[in-house]
Amino acid sequence: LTAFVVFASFSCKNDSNKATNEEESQEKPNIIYVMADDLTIQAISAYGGIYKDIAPTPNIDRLANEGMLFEDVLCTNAICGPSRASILTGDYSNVNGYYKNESGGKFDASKWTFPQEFQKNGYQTSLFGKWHLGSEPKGFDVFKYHNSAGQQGHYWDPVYNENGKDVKETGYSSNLTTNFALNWLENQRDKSAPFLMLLQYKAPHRPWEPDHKYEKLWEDVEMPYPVTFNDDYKGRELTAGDTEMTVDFFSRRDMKLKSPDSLEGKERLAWEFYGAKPGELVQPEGMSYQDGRKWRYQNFIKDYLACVKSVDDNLGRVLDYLDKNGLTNNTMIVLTSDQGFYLGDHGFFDKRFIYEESLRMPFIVRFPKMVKPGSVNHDIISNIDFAPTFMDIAGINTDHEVQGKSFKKVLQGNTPEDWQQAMYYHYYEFPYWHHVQPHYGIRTPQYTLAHFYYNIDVWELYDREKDPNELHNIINDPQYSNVVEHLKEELKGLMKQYGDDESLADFRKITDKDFGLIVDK
Ligand code: SGN
Ligand code: CA
Repeated sequence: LTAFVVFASFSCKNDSNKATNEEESQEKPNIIYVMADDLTIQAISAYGGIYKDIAPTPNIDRLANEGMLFEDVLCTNAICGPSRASILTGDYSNVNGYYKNESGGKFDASKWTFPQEFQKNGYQTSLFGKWHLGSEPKGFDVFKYHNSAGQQGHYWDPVYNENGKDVKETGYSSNLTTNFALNWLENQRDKSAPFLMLLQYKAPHRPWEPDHKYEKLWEDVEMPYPVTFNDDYKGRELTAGDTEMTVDFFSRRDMKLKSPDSLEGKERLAWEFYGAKPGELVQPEGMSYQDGRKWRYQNFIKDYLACVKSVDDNLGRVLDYLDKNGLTNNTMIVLTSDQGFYLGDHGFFDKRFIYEESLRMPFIVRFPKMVKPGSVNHDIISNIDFAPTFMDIAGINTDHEVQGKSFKKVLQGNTPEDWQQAMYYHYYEFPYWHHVQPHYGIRTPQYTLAHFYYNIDVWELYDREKDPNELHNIINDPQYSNVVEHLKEELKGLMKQYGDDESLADFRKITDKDFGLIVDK
């Protein structure tokens, strides 16, 4: 009963008071949350960019045309598990406790998460695809998540954990995950109740294995190179300049080289995974270093974009299903990623940095009842704001407080005057994978200020109005001394606000575990 009372206070103006409880409950909005893994803005044609005409994403673009595209949705800790934990809890890593992927342990399943709240409030709830939080999902009537390779999942013939039991499926993961989701929508849920569905693709995460039909899609095309492909990391030698995520670190597996039959087990894995170390570049014999860089990038970007194409196709299947079943109007559908990704930008792949390409998350919302078609938003929003927003949209009240804020008003095209003008960032995982120095910082509409710590002590400042590609670290430019002072003050304030301070130093410690490579067969 509570759910109906709560609903009444959030109902739209044309809802009739005379409606029966059943009708009212049917009008509670459905939510489909689609999150692809490592999908980035540069790969989505609705956002523009260099691949727009060669590798368009028509279904994602359709969502943008019919909904709102967000330019400044930012990730508070740009890596998979931690971002997912922040999305589910509405809290920063230092509060929800899940701050690193590999060695941060499991997500504490006793924490509050928004799906549990939806389930308690009369929603049918489900999860399909990538979970990657170690502990068993809570708050879902039905779940089926990737449960191989340390929950990263496999592209082909993946093992899923279906409601507590492992099942090996046959086929391509993006298609399979969508099949399960559509089957639940059509055959398994109680259609008289509203639903919340989390549809979380493994693609386009490493090792970027396309569906066979897309393997040779761009064989004869030379993909364009991002403008920062040849970044020389001047003024950023110890940070951006000291990683293991440049295109020189692509492995033999990334380049789809077949291992010799004579190699087995660990030896074979080592050959495939760790082929690329400095001085051990994976490239055809006799090729120059510069041509080798391009060759590696071409192989990677084609596979990556082909994986995105399957995500886009499958999103199209979901949109079709909604259309055919009269669910389009009353369903809020969100398309996002767990963070951004470098597609050769700054010479990188992977994510982790506070720099724009990994910090910004693609985020598009279609909800015809509330959101103006074809609108674009530039407000600063972060992944801790998702949970309170979904709760707000569904009209669910709770006593539990989260750090994020609902941006329902933003969706309505009516951003509050006191909306946040800065976001706080903190990345912890080091040195594996990819050797990105731990750092925290602040990101405003104009500036990015970051402090890289642990075994270095480096500050960086970027004026993104003048330097949108963040190539010039101006931390020591006297013209900016006031800006630095002001931003440092603001940063301090945000750390205090979010409870992230020196008392958590232990939490930020790098332990022996962080130096071990974890390979799951
Ligand atoms: C794996 C990848 C890394 C990637 C992490 C985290 N290596 O370890 O390249 O950064 O996942 O990704 S792989 O050789 O096993 O593919 S995340 O999306 O889960 O955060
Ligand atoms: Ca990810």
